[in-house]
Amino acid sequence: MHKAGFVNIFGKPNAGKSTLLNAIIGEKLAIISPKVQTTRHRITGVITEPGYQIVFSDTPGIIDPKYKLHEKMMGAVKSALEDADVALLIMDAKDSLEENLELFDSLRLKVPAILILNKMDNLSKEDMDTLMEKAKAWGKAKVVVPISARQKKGIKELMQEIVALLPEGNAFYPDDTLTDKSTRFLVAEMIREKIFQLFEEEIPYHTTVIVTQYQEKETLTKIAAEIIVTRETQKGIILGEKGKSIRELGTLARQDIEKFIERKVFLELHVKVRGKWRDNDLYLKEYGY
Ligand code: GDP
Ligand code: K
Ligand code: MG
Repeated sequence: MHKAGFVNIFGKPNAGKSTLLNAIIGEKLAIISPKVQTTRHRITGVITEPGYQIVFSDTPGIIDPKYKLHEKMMGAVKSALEDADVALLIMDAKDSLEENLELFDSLRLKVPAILILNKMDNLSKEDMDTLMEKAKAWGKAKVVVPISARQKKGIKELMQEIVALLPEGNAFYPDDTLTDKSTRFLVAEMIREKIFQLFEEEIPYHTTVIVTQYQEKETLTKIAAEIIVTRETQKGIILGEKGKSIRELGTLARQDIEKFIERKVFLELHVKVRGKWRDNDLYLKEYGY
């Protein structure tokens, strides 16, 4: 019997959704940062094994929309809810169990769910046991699984539980598929991740990145990308004194991209000001939201 299905990951910002997706897929698909709302799109990762295929989706954290970009992000959460075969409800084990269960209740899930207690590396065994017991008492998940996505602990056990809940069916994608996202998109995301790493406060939230050129040359891949911000002052900060900051950004991003595509990369970055792009439907469409 062959099994196949869509498995979607839900949870509050910073629960570890993107880290879990990467731990499962084993590639750096979804960008990770300690800041909330790093993930803006649904990111799909595909796993194919003899006997089953699973299409995983990472989603932006569940939030109340404050601007149009947020509305698009919550649209991604809703659409993920509607086409899941199995839902992974993930929470930070240090976060309030009551609050998280309330949130998961509000999703009104109609599909089988697995409750995942992540970051168990932060808890003593005793505290973890107590939490497990309380979590099991919720009763709405088929099973509760403790993991550490960062240390890749409990992933095997989690996979077994997922496969057990997967419906029968044929594979959706060819068996060498890793993701539905283009390399161009993933490259833009890697640059965006570095912006989250290097710049403080509101800068990352006012920024998006698009790859404008992607050319495979003989000895290297030439990539040009635009960093879009909403104000001139932000452009100045990203450039830095005599271009110091953008050079640092470029170096960090290039190293990640080279690791991912396994080729030498020449990366060219430009900064553009597009006032209110986050509230402009045309820009949002152009930037892939
Ligand atoms: P998301 O917003 O739910 O996608 O969360 P991320 O995957 O971006 O992770 C948020 C933060 O939690 C990052 O700093 C991660 O490194 C950290 N994190 C994720 N999983 C674990 C874990 O198992 N243990 C610990 N200690 N930290 C984790
Ligand atoms: K995050
Ligand atoms: Mg994320």
